[in-house]
Amino acid sequence: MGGNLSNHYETQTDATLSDAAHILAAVQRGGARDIWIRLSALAQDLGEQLIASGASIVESRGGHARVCPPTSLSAADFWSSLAHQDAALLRAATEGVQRGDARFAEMHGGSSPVIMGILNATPDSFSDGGMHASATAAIARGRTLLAEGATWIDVGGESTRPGAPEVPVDEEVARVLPVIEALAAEGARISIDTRKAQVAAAALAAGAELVNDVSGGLFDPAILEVTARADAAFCAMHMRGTPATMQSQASYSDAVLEVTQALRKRARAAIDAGISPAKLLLDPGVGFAKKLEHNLAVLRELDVLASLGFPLLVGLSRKKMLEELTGVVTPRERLAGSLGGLAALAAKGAHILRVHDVRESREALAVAAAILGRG
Ligand code: HH2
Repeated sequence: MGGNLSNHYETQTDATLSDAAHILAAVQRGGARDIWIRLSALAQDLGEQLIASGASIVESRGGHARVCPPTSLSAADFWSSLAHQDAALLRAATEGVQRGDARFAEMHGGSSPVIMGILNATPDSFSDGGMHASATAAIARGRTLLAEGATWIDVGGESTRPGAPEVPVDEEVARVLPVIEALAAEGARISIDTRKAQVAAAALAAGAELVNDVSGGLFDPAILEVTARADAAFCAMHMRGTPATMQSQASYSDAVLEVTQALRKRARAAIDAGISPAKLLLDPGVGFAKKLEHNLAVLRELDVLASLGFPLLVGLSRKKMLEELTGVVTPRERLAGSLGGLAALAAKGAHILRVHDVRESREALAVAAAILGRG
């Protein structure tokens, strides 16, 4: 493992423990010694074996759940060989973060974080279900979000709240299409929030520019080709299972590494399907197959995800996590918590903030970004 990790992501097809994301995360957290300790623990979990060899850091091999101390180096040489690589790895991680920043700036014509306004054309979304269920109401809401300063409007026709039922394609298309047609015709940048290739195709034909898939292309893999064919942008969010099953899968030995690793694979799949790396966004998926501790871990260490080299979209607005932190039970009353989270996310390097309350979020972000010197 050398210093040129910037190419590592692009070329590696297989996920192994010697993967950049794991090692970068370990370096960012604690340096050389931490690499060995963390990878050893991960290897044991996966029933793998770690081997330290020569100048390379570690390799994983399938097989026994046995951790080998390095045999070819003295302990002192081993630690110093790891320490030497810290600088190169940290440089590579920084380069990854910078690459994500540059891709965001290219896509958005500037470096300031931007707002994505949520437009749920659904009867049952967790905080605003039924409020914009008719096309007329949804279009009017979209115009308000634009006037309040949203850069993107994320139109959704299927709730993905925990336990939500699946909506048939025809129904979902009927909900979103008139809204997208009307708002795109007025010059809005539209994102379609869907897991389904057919819905994405209809939305892209109607003027959407970004496909926001909470399953990251796992639910209906054809969505990746549909997006690629339209040369549209794609946001791969992390989740496990489906909205109906995800909360039973909220178990991680290391949420940061596992989410990063899973999204690295989704990014690889998207690029392999023909989606331009310049048009790819990643999202850690707050509340999707995650408990509070997992949400906090991935947001606290957002730079680990950022080191993969893609801009980050994050949706925290009004979510259950805020109730757990503040005690506010009613989703629509979670504005203060949402804004606190927004400012922290701006500080953590998030690029696109997906929110319900656009005007308040834009104001909070303007202040946070000015203090942080972001744009
Ligand atoms: N969260 C929701 C839906 N889509 N997309 C991305 N990229 N990131 C998110 O965090 C995200 C998302 C859930 O929020 P909401 O749309 O308000 O509710 P519902 O799914 O009930 O419609």
